[in-house]
Amino acid sequence: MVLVGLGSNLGDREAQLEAAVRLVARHPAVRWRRISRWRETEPVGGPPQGKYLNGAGELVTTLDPWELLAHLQSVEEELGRVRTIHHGPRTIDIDMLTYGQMLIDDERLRVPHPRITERPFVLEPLAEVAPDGIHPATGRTFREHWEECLGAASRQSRRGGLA
Ligand code: PH2
Ligand code: MG
Ligand code: MG
Repeated sequence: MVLVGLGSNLGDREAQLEAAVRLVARHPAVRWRRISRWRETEPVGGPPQGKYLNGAGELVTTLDPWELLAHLQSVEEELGRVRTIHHGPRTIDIDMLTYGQMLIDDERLRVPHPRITERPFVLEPLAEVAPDGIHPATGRTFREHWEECLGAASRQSRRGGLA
């Protein structure tokens, strides 16, 4: 089981997310099992930019992680992704979040994605598609991580936010 994060904040965001889902599944060795709903989220990091539409999905594949990465990147390219500013606006972003329980850290690929547990825009849809899925590095479920993230956010707002 592979978990994938999807995001877009340029152009027709929903159409691009839907196109990404369709193009990812065009590969004969890839099949979606679940797709979350799309949620509008505030941009995190990078330059000032528009709001994102984010979601996540669970897929099954016989591709190895590097073959799957190449396929996801080819879909990003087909949808007009141009890599310019780090964490900047993008028509489509397709991130491999986990690949089974594998831990990979090489020059091309890091799974689990290193920032899953800090990012509400990743954890909320993950908790929707795979609440009982186990984070391969922490051993905890995505539901637990999402609840912890919500708790941290509400403690922060009771203290009057970040400022
Ligand atoms: N992706 C980023 C940086 N910031 N913020 C939101 N809300 N959603 C994203 O998908 C996102 C982001 C880099 O991949
Ligand atoms: Mg990303
Ligand atoms: Mg990416």
